[in-house]
Amino acid sequence: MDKFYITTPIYYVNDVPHIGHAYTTIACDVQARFHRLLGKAVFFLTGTDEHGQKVQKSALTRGLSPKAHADRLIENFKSLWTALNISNDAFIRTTDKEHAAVVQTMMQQLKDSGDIVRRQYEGWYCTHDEMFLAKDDLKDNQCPHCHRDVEHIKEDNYFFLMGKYQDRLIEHIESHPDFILPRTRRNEVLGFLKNAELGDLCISRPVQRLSWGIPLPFDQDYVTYVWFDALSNYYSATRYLSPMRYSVEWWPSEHHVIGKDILITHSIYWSTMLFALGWPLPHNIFAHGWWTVDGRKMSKSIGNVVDPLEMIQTYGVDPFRYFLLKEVPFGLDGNFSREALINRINSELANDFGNLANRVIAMVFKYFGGKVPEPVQEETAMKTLAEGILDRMQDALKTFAFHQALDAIWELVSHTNKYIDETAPWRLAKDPQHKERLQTVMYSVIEALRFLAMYLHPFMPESTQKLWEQLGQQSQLAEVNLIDKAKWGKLLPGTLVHKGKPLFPRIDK
Ligand code: ME8
Ligand code: MG
Repeated sequence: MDKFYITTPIYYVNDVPHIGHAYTTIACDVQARFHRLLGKAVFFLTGTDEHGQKVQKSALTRGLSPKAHADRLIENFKSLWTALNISNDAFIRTTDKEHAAVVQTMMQQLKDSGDIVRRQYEGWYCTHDEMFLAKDDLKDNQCPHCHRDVEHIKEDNYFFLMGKYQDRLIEHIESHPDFILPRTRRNEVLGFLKNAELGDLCISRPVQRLSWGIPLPFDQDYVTYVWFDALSNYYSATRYLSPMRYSVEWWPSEHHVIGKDILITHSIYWSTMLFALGWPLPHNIFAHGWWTVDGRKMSKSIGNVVDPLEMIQTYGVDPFRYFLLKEVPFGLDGNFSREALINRINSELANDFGNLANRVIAMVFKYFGGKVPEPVQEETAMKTLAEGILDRMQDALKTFAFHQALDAIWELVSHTNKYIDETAPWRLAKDPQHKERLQTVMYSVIEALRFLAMYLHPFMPESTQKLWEQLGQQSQLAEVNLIDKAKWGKLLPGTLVHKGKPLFPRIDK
């Protein structure tokens, strides 16, 4: 069976979800929904990263166990995904006992093969970032990331010898041009790998310093947490959370979608771990760009963190989804502003698309009593455009070019608007001689709306389902097969259409 496995990062459970998290998750959702419409078996995974010092600390200050604390926090993510209409098939938590068991098996295998070794570490450590730092990393004797004081420590730890796989990774990236996308990010990783020697990766913490992690199977005095634990989720989920797991081998994934902030961990740590385990690498890691807000970095102290729930309440879930994927080519950095959002809602959604739907349905009532008329001719230009968009969407989405997919779909929106202006159904309706022409014109524009509902469904699941029902379709749009249904003429004459509320109300500035 043709399968499609796509993942988001697992977000730190103590983060308050904002548009950055929403962005990655919506992008994966569009891909998952699109591939379901293509008839593929889809596994769309998201979840939370729950171990580590920060969670342990903030649980302690609340008088809770870390697990109880995390149990509360995951609701922030789960409820946001529901509000955003995210169609994930599973939600993984690194505190799931099944996940821990898989991680332990992986670690034992790497210990047995000599890829994990114990040795003494002496150097600096930043408690806030939970990171070991070399002398050269320090800035004014402080952590270069958070600018806090660092501790000097000397302790035994377990290390993953990832340096062994450096050459093999370079070769893999060079022979698989789509492994890391966009191209600029691929070149960055290659540059990094060719210019620096990969060190060994410390994967453990002594229990007395950090207990909130997964115990090492070969040494009870240590736990592993964060990267080794977190990256493994992409594999462990296929062992206990995936749909049809007894008949489909989901690993390796088609796409790991991440922000550019965590590209090194994904492309280097995870790939070398997989080499050492002897398992296949994911087909693609896509690192998208960074959102700023009104030109500034999002931060709690500036107070400009955009709350996706507020966006949904104010502007609607579909306009927000649409905006994030239309505004910036996926891969590049973007800037969020309410003004840009409102402009797109008013001009593209309310005016171009929403009005089109309203106008067409109103005319079907006016001229044909709400019944889809029988066409007399086939409008070949419109048919060719409408059917051809499916291939164009597939091509665009292969490289996550959501804006290009939307541009292709918008050609049909514009074409149909122009067609209505040129054929002027209101004039045809005045003359009984033009009755047949009017039937063809009206059939064609309703049929075009049917294509638009299908193509836009992955981007705007809720509004397109409404439109689908207005077009007299009884099925769930999410269950439609595009390969069958994106054929001109599938709309049955005689179908009763329904009037509804405007799909995208205009927003007053
Ligand atoms: O890094 N713009 O989790 P995290 C765009 N737990 N995307 C953004 C963003 C922004 N301003 N801010 C956040 C972690 N993101 C680890 C991951 S995976 C095995 C472990 C998104 O909660 C983007 O996808 O810090 C980024 O990679 C992710 O949130 C980081 O989430
Ligand atoms: Mg982060």
